[in-house]
This record gives sequence, structure tokens and C-alpha cells, in this order.
Amino acid sequence: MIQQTLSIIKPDAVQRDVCGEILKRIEAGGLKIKALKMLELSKKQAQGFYAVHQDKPFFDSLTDFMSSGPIVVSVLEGEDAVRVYRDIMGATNPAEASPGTIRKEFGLDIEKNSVHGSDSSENASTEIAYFFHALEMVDR
Ligand code: IDP
Ligand code: MG
Repeated sequence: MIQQTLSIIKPDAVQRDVCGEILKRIEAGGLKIKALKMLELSKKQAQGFYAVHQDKPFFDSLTDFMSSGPIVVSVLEGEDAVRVYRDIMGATNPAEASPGTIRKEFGLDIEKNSVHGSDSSENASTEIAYFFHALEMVDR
């Protein structure tokens, strides 16, 4: 099934100038970029995005990190895009991610793991709406 998913290149990766390398892997993986922009989240906006994790011990540190610098958000589309992008990203903890995945290659630790990808089609819709207006998405 053709799906959309939300990708975020996190502050640790933007700061190290590896956005191009990461987008290259996304495109090489067969995912189409439908929308793309760079922005910086406030602490409150990061808390809103990660609200599902608000009771986790790492929530405060995670939202500090996600609001610490620019991020690059994009909408990706393709067959099984949610699973395909999670495969391209690799496991949450870079130390456990498979060779060749983005998190293995670029992730610094379990928090600063370079990329976010939605975990379901339903959550993708909510996450895409958090960042993008319909008019910011192209038909292609
Ligand atoms: P995911 O990004 O692979 O879907 P989630 O469990 O949804 O992983 O966690 C969201 C984000 O929170 C992770 O990508 C990572 O940045 C951070 N995170 C997850 N687990 C930990 C942890 O144990 N310590 C610190 N940060 C964590
Ligand atoms: Mg998640």
C-alpha cells in the first residue's frame, strides 16, 4: 500500500552537515520526497511533538535535544513507506542498528540518533499535520 511517513533529521545530524548524506539514503531507498523544510522547534513544540513519551524518564532530555538546533522535516511517500523508512533508519539505539542504516552510520547514542520516522500510518498523519500544511506538499 502506498503510504506517507514523517522524517526528521535531528539536530545532531544537521549540526554535523550530513543532511545530504541522509537524504541520499532516503532517495536511494525508493522513497519520494513530497515536502521538505528546515526549522527550529521551541521546547514547547518539541514537547508537543513527543507528547506520547511525556511519562518516559528521557522526555525532558529528549525535548531539550530536539529544540537545541535546526531540524530538517520531510514527508516521504512510497510502497509501505512507514516500514521502509524505519528499515532505512535502523534500530533506535545506533549501537544495535544494522550496518548500512542511517542510525548505525550517523547516530551518536540512543538519544542523538540522527533521524525520526513515524511508527504507523495513523501516527504519520498526525505528525505530518504537526509540521505541514496541505499546500506545502507536491504532487509527484
Ligand atoms: P524511535 O525513534 O525509534 O521510534 P522511540 O522509542 O519512539 O524510538 O523514542 C523516541 C526517541 O526518544 C528516540 O528516537 C530517541 O531519540 C529517544 N530515546 C528513546 N529511548 C531513549 C532512551 O532510553 N534514552 C534516551 N533517549 C531515548
Ligand atoms: Mg517512535
